[in-house]
Amino acid sequence: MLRPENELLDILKENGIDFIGTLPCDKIKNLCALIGRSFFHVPLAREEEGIGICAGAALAGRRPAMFVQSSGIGNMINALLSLTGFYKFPLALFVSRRGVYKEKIEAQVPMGQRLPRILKGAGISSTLIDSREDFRGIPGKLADIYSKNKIHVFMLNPVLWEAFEGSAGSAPVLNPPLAKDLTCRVSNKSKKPKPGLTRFEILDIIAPHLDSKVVVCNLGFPSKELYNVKHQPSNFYMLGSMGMATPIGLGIALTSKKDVIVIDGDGSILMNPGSLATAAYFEPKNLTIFVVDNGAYGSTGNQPTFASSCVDLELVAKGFGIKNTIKAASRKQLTEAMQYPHKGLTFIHALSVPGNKDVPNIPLHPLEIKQQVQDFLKS
Ligand SMILES: Cc1ncc(C[n+]2csc(CCOP(=O)(O)OP(=O)(O)O)c2C)c(N)n1
Repeated sequence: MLRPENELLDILKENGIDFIGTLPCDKIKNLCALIGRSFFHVPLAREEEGIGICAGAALAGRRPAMFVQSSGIGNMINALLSLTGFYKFPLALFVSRRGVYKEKIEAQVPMGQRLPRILKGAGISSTLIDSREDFRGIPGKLADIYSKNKIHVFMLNPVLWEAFEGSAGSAPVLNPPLAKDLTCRVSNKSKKPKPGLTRFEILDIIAPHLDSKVVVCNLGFPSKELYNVKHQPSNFYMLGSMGMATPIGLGIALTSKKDVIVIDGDGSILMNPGSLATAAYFEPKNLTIFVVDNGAYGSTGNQPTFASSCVDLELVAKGFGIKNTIKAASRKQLTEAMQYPHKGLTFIHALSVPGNKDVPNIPLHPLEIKQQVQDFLKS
């Protein structure tokens, strides 16, 4: 008899899902191990980054899905609402629901039990999948998700997998080993040039190098300033979901041949640094992560971030395994960094002084922003 894991993944395949992000749960470990055989599989460092990566993949025309634990919903709820829901990206979320069936870990209970109410309160539709018979309803929901650009959550009861646990027909499925040598490549040679330019001045200097590239820009003033310095239809302006710029850019880079530049901020990178590891692991040749480090949460009043004291973001990037890293502060250094003959994934650490330019709001509707970038990616 076909294992339920295979049956479920077959349903996804038949319905055109072609991109899956996962953060494993013990209950779905066998299912997670099978995903890489038939799908583009992105193992995640945090569920929230998966929301950004899947949004990027959806921009590039993929049909993304995620497999996570119920606790992971708590790690993604803002991004789910302010990115996926706000821009109307399609997403099928398969959630291993804990805390409701023979649960041995108490800490799983508060989130797992409340999950349906949390989702209802968030305005997200969901379906309980308590038996294999419930699989029959999945194709109809999937069609709805991708035709209407919706989020839908399938709550997978652990009872689904129970019949095959420890039984004769259930040879454990082994997770494929990571294919790369992840030896730390840190070298501590970086000198810290002195910042003197504001973010706006930096954007102005690099603007000619953004031509006809997909630019994913950090929320708040960075996006407003970029719109005023250089608007082009391939600019994806973030209007919320702090910490998601690099994951979105990574998702696009993994699924498109276009060159992608992420303009991120120190506060946002520090909120979701794990996405640098994901980027380093996949090493997309077409991705540049350009971090404007003003040592502050510039858009909310210049409160200092740890990048102003103890953290060197270039070393962080190196530590996560990104090989090509550059520090730049002056006009000359920034121009050289943007002209750097990119051999692959590159991290540019642009040091700036705090300060926002008094620019008007972006007059585009989020769906317009999305459409323009999608059209560019199709061209
Ligand atoms: C989850 C979350 N927490 C806090 C905020 C409020 N917020 C919006 S922009 C921002 C600062 C971002 O700082 P950084 O990435 O360093 O960029 P900068 O504005 O300094 O260029 C903050 C704290 C938010 N939007 N989302």
